[in-house]
Amino acid sequence: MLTRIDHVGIAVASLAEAIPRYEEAFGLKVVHQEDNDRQGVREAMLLVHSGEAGNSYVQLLEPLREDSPVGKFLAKRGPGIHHIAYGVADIDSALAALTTTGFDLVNSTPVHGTAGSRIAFVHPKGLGGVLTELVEAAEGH
Ligand code: CMX
Ligand code: CO
Repeated sequence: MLTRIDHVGIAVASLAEAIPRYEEAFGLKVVHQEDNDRQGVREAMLLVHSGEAGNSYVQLLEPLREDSPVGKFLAKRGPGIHHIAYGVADIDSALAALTTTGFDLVNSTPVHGTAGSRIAFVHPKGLGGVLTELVEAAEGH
């Protein structure tokens, strides 16, 4: 079902501070930035690897609001790894399979993700405390 690690989502207080640190540490480059109002985040995607199965990124996430998932996470736990995201070829069938096997989905149908992708989150409680995102990339990404 999973085709790659699409990204690791990292909660930060300030993109302006975090981006240069990641660029400096690993020579990564920001290839995409956007605000996702529904998710309550301003995000920067830093490309780690391009492969046959698609791209892998570090996703730096700054909250747009205190009462958003990343805003609450930062207030409770401070900066750190917020979620892991796996690539899937067909997110609708991936979600159907997870529902059949009894996983608790945050999104039972896909919502809008980075760069026109379709995404859905699976609740951390069934996955060892790890918030997990599935990503079906848009054509050409
Ligand atoms: N990873 C692991 N556990 C997490 C978590 C995270 N990122 N965020 C919250 N939790 C845990 C909390 O520790 C808490 O556990 P306990 O009950 O054991 O204390 C529990 O979940 C509830 O925490 P909460 O602060 O009350 O959070 P909510 O229940 O309001 O929300 C969740 C939790 C997962 C449903 C919410 O964060 C969510 O909907 N996430 C999906 C959307 C998202 O994260 N968007 C931002 C990223 C966008 C992107 O990647 O594009
Ligand atoms: Co993400």
